[in-house]
Order: sequence, then C-alpha cells, then structure tokens
Amino acid sequence: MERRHGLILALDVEDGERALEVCARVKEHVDAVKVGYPLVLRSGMEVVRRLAELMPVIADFKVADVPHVCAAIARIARDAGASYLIAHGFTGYESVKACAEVLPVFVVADMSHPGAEEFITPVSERVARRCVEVAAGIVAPATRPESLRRLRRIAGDKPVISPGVGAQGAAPGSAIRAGADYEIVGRAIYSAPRPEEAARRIRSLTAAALAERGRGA
Ligand code: OMP
Repeated sequence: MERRHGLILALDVEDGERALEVCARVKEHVDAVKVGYPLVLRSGMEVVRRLAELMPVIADFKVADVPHVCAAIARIARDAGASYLIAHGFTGYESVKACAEVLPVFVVADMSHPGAEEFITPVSERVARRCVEVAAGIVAPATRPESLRRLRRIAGDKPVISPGVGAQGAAPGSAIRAGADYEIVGRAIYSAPRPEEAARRIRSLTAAALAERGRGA
C-alpha cells in the first residue's frame, strides 16, 4: 500500500452499508482500511470485496491456529480481495509462514490493551524476532511507546502499523514519532459525528509526524 498519510482506518462497524458509507467519506484521508470480525461476521465477506474497490483492505482476522487452518483463512481473505492479513505471532513461525505464503502478513507482536501485560507483552520481542523474516510488517502498540520502539528496531525496514490511537488513549502522531509507519484509528473516526472531519484532523497530525521524521526531527 502506498503511504500518503500514515493513517489506516479500523472499520469495526457491523453494518455493511454503513461500512461502505464511512469508507467512501474518509477515503481521501486514509491509506488503507482494516476490517475485522465485527464487520464480516455480521455482514459477510462480500463487503470486503466492495471495500477493496475503494482502497487496499487489511483483513484483521488475528489468525492464531495450526498452519493448514491459517492457510485456509488466508485464502478466503485473499479471494475476497484483501491485500494483507493480520495474524498473531505467538502461535509460532510455521503458522505465520502458512499465512504469508498466501498473503502478505502483519504479525501481532504486542497488543495495545492493558490486559496485554498478562501474557503477550513479556514475549513480544521474541515473537517479533521469530516471525519478522516471513512478515510483511509488524503490529505494535501505540499505547506502549517503549514496546513500539523495541519492535520498530526488530522490524528493520519492514513497516510497523500501530493501533491504540484515539479512543485507547495514544495521541495522533505519537506512534509515528515512536517509529511506526502507520497509525490505526477506529472509533475516533467512525464514531465521530462527521467521520470525514475526524479523519482529516487525525491525518493532518499523522502526516505532520511523518514529515518531521522525514526532516530528521
Ligand atoms: P480503536 O480503539 O477504535 O481505534 O480500534 C483499534 C483497532 O485496532 C481495532 O480494530 C483493534 O482490533 C485493533 N488492534 C488493537 O486495538 N490493538 C492491538 O493490539 C492490535 C490491533 C490490531 O491488530 O489491529
């Protein structure tokens, strides 16, 4: 996906028509749209196909299974028009590789919510190191800038996409300043009274953070 603004829309609405409407309204401000279970379990995979006509789709199925099931999920996402898949890394290299043989995969190494501290944060660097070779990129939390910085180093020149901006508390632009390439934003955009205005405002902050980095600030 081409990075114009450093912003990815997390489209966790459940209604397919609403999803398409929000996507059309914010299209010019975001680089890709991420869809997950709330949308496809309610509205079906057809909506992925329609969204893919508007912009690149990241299928966030947080795949965490044995390799042959991982591959089957990846094929379904690919056949529906998704350009990328999100998979968990804690299931191990072989599971991630099975996904990556079908679609480029962003690997979840650490997570943004407080409960991540229980199990995943302590192993996040091991997860990232083990999977980075087959990953297209890494998912790292905006709410844990120290973890994000460490994972950024492990990712090398692969993109880091970072959730936790907006409703989960991290400020727009902060994850890019900590080394992310894209910030993932859901509720702060799709729950806003005017999603296009919210997306425009957040995009101006992510783009400014990217520009600062470009200047070596
Ligand atoms: P908002 O909190 O509404 O901005 O949504 C965040 C989005 O990022 C949701 O789609 C989550 O599924 C996703 N996400 C996290 O919030 N935390 C993570 O650690 C990982 C993800 C993800 O993989 O995208």
